[in-house]
Amino acid sequence: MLFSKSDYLKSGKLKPASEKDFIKGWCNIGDTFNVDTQLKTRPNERQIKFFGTKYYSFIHFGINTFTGKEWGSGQDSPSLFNPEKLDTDQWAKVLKQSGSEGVILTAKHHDGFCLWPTKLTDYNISASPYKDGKGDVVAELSESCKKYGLKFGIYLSPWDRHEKTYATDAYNDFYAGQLEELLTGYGEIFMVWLDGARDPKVDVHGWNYDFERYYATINRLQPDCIIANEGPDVRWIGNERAAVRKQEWSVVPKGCDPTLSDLGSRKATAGKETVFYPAEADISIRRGWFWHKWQRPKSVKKLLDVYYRVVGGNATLLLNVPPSPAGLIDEADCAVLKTFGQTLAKQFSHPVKITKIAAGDGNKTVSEAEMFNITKNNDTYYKMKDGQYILDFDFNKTRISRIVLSEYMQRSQRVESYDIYVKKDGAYYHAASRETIGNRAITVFKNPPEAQGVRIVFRQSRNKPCIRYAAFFG
Ligand code: FUL
Repeated sequence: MLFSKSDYLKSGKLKPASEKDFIKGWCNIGDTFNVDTQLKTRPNERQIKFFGTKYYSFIHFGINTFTGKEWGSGQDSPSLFNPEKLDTDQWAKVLKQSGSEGVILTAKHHDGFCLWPTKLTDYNISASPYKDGKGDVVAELSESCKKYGLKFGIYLSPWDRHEKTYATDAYNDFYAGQLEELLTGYGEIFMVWLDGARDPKVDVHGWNYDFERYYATINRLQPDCIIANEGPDVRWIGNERAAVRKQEWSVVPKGCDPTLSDLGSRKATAGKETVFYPAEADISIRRGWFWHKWQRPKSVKKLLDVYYRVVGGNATLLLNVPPSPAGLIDEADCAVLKTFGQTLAKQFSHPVKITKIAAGDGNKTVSEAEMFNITKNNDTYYKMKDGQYILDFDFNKTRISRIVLSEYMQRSQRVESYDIYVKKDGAYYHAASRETIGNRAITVFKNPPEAQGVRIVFRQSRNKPCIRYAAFFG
């Protein structure tokens, strides 16, 4: 999250905080029943394993790459699919350089054309001129991912505009069969991305996708695989612009509309059954999801802004990079992605050494050795004790440009608002006010001055904050 109030302390105009700024800490404002219910809503094993993931890539590639469409009709001839220079190693290499941790391929988009030689329909890559019908892009990309140390995932559109059985019970057999092929033939799949876009036929004729069966198939074949978007493990953030909410909650009402502006506040969840359902933001490096000649990639500056908003705002980032009809990622996109990756690596290359950590209230803070665990990014955490709402971090005088905080989500998501103060020559100066933390909150300051410490004041929380990790970068 990039803060405009970044030049804090600029020209010494800000007044130091006074004692009264530290009198009030978090409280439960009376509705403990609601708070207790929410705190019982906790992540499943798959979600816990996924907490370490920040940013991964989408590849939209298929028949649309050759027709210039975003949504194919399902009638385009397989003979159009002929990427003459296709090189999945080139994709994997540049995505890895950008800092990406995994790749999700559109094995089948809404047009129904399959990028692997499925036995369940002829509308697939075997009917194309690519490698004389012997190609398999799913296999090629999964191999390249292994080679470059990336996780591999699948997008398999439930909406299928080609398949004749669509919108009948036979289609559910067909779709589950396709999942079975993909989840048994291509090694480990870290994510299946179920797109919510659907045909008007669904619901109107009383027919629907048998999602429960799809989930069961995935869970049975690959128990660690995350089922995203129209699945139960990761929710769509609600837009394709990486617009993250100020409060991004991983605990939300069951069956909620993901596009609502308030999903998880006390008001939004009061009296409702809640589920643990963390957010993912999908956005394309270009305007479209598929490649179009006239479109250009976003700038490095824009991508960094997206990264900090999303990854620093309790969500994961799914960045789409569409290869061209040649079967390569455009040079222009490669250049942006490389610089983006290098810049990010540099921005986290100067961790600040903490000399003292203390927790307390405005009058008294105590240092406890166990608190140092929260600088280690592991599976321990510090639970604030009765009356504690302040965390103080001291270090030798240095510039702080990034603060990373993480809650221990196995105890659910708690913090609702907090202030960040910066310590300079013994006094504290207010630097930022933020709302949720969740799995990861990153606060970025431009042109920071030198400081000797940071004070976090938890103003509102659903019971005692449980802080897993805190880190500061110069
Ligand atoms: C949407 C689809 O309709 C788009 O074509 C694209 O695949 C995007 C990621 O999801 O729902």
